Amino acid sequence: MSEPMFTKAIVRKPARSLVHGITTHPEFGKPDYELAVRQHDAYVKALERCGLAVQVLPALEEFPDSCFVEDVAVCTPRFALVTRPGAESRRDEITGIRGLLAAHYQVIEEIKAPGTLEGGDVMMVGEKFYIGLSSRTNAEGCAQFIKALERHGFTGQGVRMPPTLHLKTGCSYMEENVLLVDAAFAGYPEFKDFRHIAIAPEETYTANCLRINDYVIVPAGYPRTLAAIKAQGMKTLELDMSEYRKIDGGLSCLSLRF
Ligand code: CIR
Repeated sequence: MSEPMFTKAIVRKPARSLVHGITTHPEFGKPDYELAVRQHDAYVKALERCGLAVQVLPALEEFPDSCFVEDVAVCTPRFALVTRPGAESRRDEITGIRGLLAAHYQVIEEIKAPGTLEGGDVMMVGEKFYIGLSSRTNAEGCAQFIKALERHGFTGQGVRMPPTLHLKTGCSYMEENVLLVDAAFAGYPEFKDFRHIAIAPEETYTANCLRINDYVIVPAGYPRTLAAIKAQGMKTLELDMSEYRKIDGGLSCLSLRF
């Protein structure tokens, strides 16, 4: 890619309270904080390798899931949006986010009650945004976001959800019309015009990969997805995500990119 898609990222350091993060997989065990910190450091280095200037926010101990900064905002090329997380325990993570985004954006929109929306449910495909109607993002939040998108010349479309946490837990856009798709999204008519990379059932965690400029970042330890992405001629970087996976966190969740 000649023009970079993204030049900046915002991340938040994991808190020690991360061990109490929300999870649908208690059988994976609790995250190891020290290892999570090392994995986070490697994540920041990978973003820098992709060409991004990374702003690292301090940990917020009172919010176990606050390192998943993707959920509190959406950064589009023309405006930023402060979300209203659907998870009650995460709602106040947005404190201070508007001020933070104001350093980068002139226009900042927001989701208002009773709307809820989490950034993990938002998938940007050029000028079109797909929005997962998940347990975290309700119809009202989706409608408010679509109105904001339309005010700025974009379009948006709600997507009904399987019992998956966020839209991007189950599918991720890799640019070049390539979509990673978990089996749960395979037959979706709204995605029929993409070239699909079908995620193998034993590698469902890799439906969340991250395309940044010339690279695709892939969770380490999943050879089938890695090979399928390489077969597209895309350059890859691998990162160990073991501690974040334990609390349902993927690669995209750990940053805002713009
Ligand atoms: C949560 O349940 O909110 C966190 N444990 C995981 C958030 C993952 N975020 C994302 O997919 N964007």
